[in-house]
Amino acid sequence: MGKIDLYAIGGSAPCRAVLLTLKALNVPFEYKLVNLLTGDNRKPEYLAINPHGTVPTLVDDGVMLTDSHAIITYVVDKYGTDDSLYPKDLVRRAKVNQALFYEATVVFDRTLLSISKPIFTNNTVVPVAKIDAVFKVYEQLESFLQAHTYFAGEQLTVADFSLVATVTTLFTYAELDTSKYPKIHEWVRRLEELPYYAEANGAGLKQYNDIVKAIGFKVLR
Ligand SMILES: N[C@@H](CCC(=O)N[C@@H](CS)C(=O)NCC(=O)O)C(=O)O
Repeated sequence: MGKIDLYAIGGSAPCRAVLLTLKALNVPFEYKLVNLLTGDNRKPEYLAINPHGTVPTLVDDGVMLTDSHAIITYVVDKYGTDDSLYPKDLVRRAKVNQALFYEATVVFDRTLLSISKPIFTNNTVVPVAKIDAVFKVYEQLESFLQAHTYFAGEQLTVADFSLVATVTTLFTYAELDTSKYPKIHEWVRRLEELPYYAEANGAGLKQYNDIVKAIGFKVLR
């Protein structure tokens, strides 16, 4: 196994998806903190590694990858002792990809980022429509979980890591009513039972919540 460097910060949901995957696979790596709050990601030395200036970035023996979805699928393919987290079977893999693209385009980009980016640039008033969009996502997730234990079927996959990191971050802005969304609640509980969950998602999520609490935000109705 070559040397793996992960450039990340705990508050970032995509970084936590990568942490969950690396911990699940028990792959050793060096954690390199990129503090977005102090602009580490805009420094020339970081832009030389990842010109997008985003986290996470994974460097595996000279191979540089940005985007959590590309990273988590790559590390399972390369380092997994089996393919359970990212099945090789065509249909099962397509179901994982379906959930990953949904996370990337709808859950992360259209909801979490659209709320959090302004807050982190001191525009702390959140239009209620953005919170309503989160509840729409909860409806979709709840409906999917009526028929499935995990987001690609009956088996835990990287799609669950990607989604749990983002969905638990959305709870910061739109509290999950567990009586209305019992399946989401059960699924999060199931993920929380994983021995590496607290370290890989819980710790960074707490950091994120503490920062948002310190900044503060107000929903405009
Ligand atoms: N689709 C990317 C999203 C990466 C991303 O937007 N990361 C944020 C932190 S959560 C970031 O680096 N923001 C800093 C910036 O855009 O300048 C992924 O899944 O990795």
